[in-house]
Amino acid sequence: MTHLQKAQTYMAQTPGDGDGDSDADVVVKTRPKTKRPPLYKVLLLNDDYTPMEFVVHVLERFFGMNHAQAFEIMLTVHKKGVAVVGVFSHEIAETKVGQVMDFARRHQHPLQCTMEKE
Ligand code: TYC
Repeated sequence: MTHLQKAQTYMAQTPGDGDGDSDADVVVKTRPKTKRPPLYKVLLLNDDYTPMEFVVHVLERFFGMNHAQAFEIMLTVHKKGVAVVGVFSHEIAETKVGQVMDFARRHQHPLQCTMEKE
């Protein structure tokens, strides 16, 4: 008997899935791992100099709030020192922060806006 014939005889007589190893009938379920991208809170900080109307305008202009919502959030920042004004993807949050900081600087107000991972 040749080596090939011996191997074929062995495979035919050996239980299992036919490839000679011990993984017969082992099924491993995989779940598609689609991790959602992290979200970032955009925060507005209080200061003593930026006019209230300017902050209200910022919230209307860059965060799509109506006047009542904007006034309410502005007052929260004024009283508590900070408030979350929106939650976004990293790229959108970065854009919002940049827009607010730019707008404040152009109007010579010290208003600060930052982002942090949720
Ligand atoms: N504290 C400011 C004032 O009294 C108003 C203000 C509110 C400033 C919110 C910044 O993010 C801010 N004029």
